[in-house]
Amino acid sequence: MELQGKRVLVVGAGKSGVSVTRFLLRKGAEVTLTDSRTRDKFNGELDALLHAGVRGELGNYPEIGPGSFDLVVVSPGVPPGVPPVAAARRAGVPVTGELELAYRFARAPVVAITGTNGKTTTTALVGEIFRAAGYRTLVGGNIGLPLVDAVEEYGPGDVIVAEVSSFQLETADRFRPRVAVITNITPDHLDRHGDMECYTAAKARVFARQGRGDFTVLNYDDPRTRALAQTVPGKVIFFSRRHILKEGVFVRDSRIVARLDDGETGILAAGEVAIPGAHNLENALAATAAARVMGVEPAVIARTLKTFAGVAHRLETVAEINGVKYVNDSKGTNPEASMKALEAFDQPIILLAGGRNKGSDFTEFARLVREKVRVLVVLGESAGEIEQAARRAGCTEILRAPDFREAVLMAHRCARSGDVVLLSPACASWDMFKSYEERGDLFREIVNSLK
Ligand code: UMA
Repeated sequence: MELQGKRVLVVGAGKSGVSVTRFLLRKGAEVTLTDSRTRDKFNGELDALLHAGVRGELGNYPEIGPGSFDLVVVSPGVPPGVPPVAAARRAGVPVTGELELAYRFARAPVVAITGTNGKTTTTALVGEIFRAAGYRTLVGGNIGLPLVDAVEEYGPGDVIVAEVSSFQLETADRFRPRVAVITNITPDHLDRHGDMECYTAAKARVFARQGRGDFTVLNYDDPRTRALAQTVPGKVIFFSRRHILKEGVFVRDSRIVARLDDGETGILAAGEVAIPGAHNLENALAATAAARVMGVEPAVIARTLKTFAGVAHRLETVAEINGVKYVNDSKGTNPEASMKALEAFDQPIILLAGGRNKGSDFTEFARLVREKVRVLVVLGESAGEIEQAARRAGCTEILRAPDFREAVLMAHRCARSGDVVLLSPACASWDMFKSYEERGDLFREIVNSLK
């Protein structure tokens, strides 16, 4: 892809857009950066780029007609219908995203991990396995580090482990990972994708360009993911927590087993996997499959699974105060993710839930809340909706918090020794925060101030 002298419009000046802009500058492109936010909302964050010759169109999008730009790079969080993107498509200007752009410059094989839940943990875990196996490994993508920042520093003997979101995959075109992993597909981001079919189709783009020599790792236990096997052009490797497979990675007699082309190998006892819960066992199986097909030794995989402690904001124990455990699961941004968090505990739970609903239904979630939660503290835009669902399910102990800090303090006041105070909102953070990280960081800070 030749970018020297090309006129490129970058839409969205968040993490992804800023990294793309820097990358394009390094490549000698003429960059215009546009965002619906006005310049004063960036607190000077864009000043260096604007001084380096980037044209800013902040607070209003530029007009786009035929010939006005050679390329448009759209940020993942920007919906495809926004005026500059829709106009570019009408005018025949190519539209791409950061993932595709990075891929065009990648020389290392890519292991791409997507799925509704578990993709961040699986990405971090796969990254650790490759590092332990001695590979120079780039871990990036939706997990936080835009791939364009570092993609060119990795060569054919290295590995790129990328978490990819449905948003990023929407603009993927030639993206062809050596290994594609789909952890599971359940309703999420329906406000953006419209329905499950479109959401699933976006996820399926992770393997659409694969061919001979490539692998697609799919969750056999999840019907929507399993059904995708019929459309996979590469080789399907299933993983399963519940079934013994003819070929794939599965659990037999409580041990993780990989049965692949080169025969059967025992990896380790399922109980030795350090990250807790049934969902994490699935992540471990997916990671094992991805690493095995790339030739990583079973002993290296086993060693990493025994020590990998998980990622921040995902069932992260923040503190124990007077016998109460405080757990940050800010990454629980949809009902399924938060249900997995609830299932991970046997103790009574004080749950903090609510934020921006991304088109989810809370009925199932509310049933589990009724079963596992002693006090529910609701907050944010979806507080009313979650409260209603919980009342319909038969919950009575529900408190409504005026803001995030007060929500944590309310939970703290209700908690008794032996309880777990769990932040797992089942919603995005975007009504109150920039990101789930910011939400989890504030939770940690407030909890630590209670010690
Ligand atoms: N904006 C517009 N017009 C719009 C919408 C947004 O101009 O119509 C602007 C906003 O004002 C803001 C910028 O776009 O300045 C934000 O862009 P973005 O939403 O794409 O966010 P980034 O900061 O660039 O972060 C993105 C990913 N965010 C999303 O996909 C929403 C990050 O994933 C990712 O870590 C980062 O790129 C680096 O690759 C976060 C996420 O929530 C973790 N992902 C979703 C998920 O995991 O479920 C998909």
